[in-house]
Amino acid sequence: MRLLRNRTARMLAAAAATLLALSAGAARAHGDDGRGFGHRAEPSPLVIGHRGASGYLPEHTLESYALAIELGADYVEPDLVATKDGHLIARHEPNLIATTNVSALPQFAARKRTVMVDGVPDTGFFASDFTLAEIRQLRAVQAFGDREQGLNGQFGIPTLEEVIALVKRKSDEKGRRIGIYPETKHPTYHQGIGLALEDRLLAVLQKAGWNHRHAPVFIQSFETANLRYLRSRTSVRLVQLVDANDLNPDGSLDFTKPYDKPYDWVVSGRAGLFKDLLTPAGLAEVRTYADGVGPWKYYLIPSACTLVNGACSDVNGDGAVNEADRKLLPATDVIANAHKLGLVVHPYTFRNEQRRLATDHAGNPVNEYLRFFEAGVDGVFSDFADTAVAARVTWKLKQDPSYARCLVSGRRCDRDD
Ligand SMILES: [Ca+2]
Ligand SMILES: [Ca+2]
Repeated sequence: MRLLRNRTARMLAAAAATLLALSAGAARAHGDDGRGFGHRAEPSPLVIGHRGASGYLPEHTLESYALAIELGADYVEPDLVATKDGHLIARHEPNLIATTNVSALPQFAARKRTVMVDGVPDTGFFASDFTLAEIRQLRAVQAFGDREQGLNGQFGIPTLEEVIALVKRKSDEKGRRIGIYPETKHPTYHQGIGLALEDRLLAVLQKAGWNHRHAPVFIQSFETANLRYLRSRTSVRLVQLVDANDLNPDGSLDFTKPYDKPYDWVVSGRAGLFKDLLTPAGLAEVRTYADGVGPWKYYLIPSACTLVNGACSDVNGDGAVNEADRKLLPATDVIANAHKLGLVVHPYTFRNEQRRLATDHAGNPVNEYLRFFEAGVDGVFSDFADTAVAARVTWKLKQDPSYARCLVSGRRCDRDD
């Protein structure tokens, strides 16, 4: 009898396990993110609102993320730094001086100091010297001098939890899957000051129900060791960012420190440069811990200038020497090599301003997206999500003119549905 009971219990347990496995499998196959929006409904190429809609509003504010979503972004990108009391807030740097009004607030004047960040002295006001309650007193400012400054001082600094709450609410309002693409900023630095980002980030994702493979989340980092650590702790998709210092006149990349290599390589004594992550061997290594790469776009399609007396010349004669004087070179094989390994490729950063567009694009930022879509990228980090979305529409129509007819039908017309 006891044996029978045990056997029955085992059979029931086995049946329950099978059912669980089946439903989990069905959820995986459907790719549901737990909010009724299937994983496979994710558009392609993805439009990632870089720092929100930072082309229009002060970056990394709820207003900037909300605008990016309004303009059609599929994901919004909070860069993360830690406060003194261990909260994750959305800022591009630990130093708050360039993106907030902190230097104008007398109550914080004494906080100004010089800190070593990744081996480089940096002077200003550091998030880790402020509690979240103090961060609440700050207001965001536009970091780019050539962009609208009229909205400075109006918007607060959000926590990651607040960004997630906004994104979930917008996802419900819009009836589409919207995700977050958080970046761990200066992970080694944060570990060194006792405010490691990784477990804090996973705890917030866990609480949000987003610490799983099919969550609408990508985590990105310019360092490698913290991504490896994250891989051991989460199945959320991870993306290896790949930087460089500058673009040389001939279109090759410059690797002047500190933008020569991931900072964890400096600490561990590993030789090499960022570009080594994008060779076939480098990509194969990245594949062991990440799901994609986020390269500076010139790794994919470089541009070269015209040299006069050894310096880049003002080809268009507007009195300034910039990207608008450069011509594109052929696409590299990075995208193809990444795709062979199953890695997605999400380059940064796409911007509308004329002086940031190579001459090939004829002053129209849509042309730049189309060139990268043609080269095969899976997503783009854009400061102007509306332009990226417009470019994606143009791209889809080029690929499949029936897309326009589908729009009339009222069906979901994403090609990946
Ligand atoms: Ca970022
Ligand atoms: Ca020029």
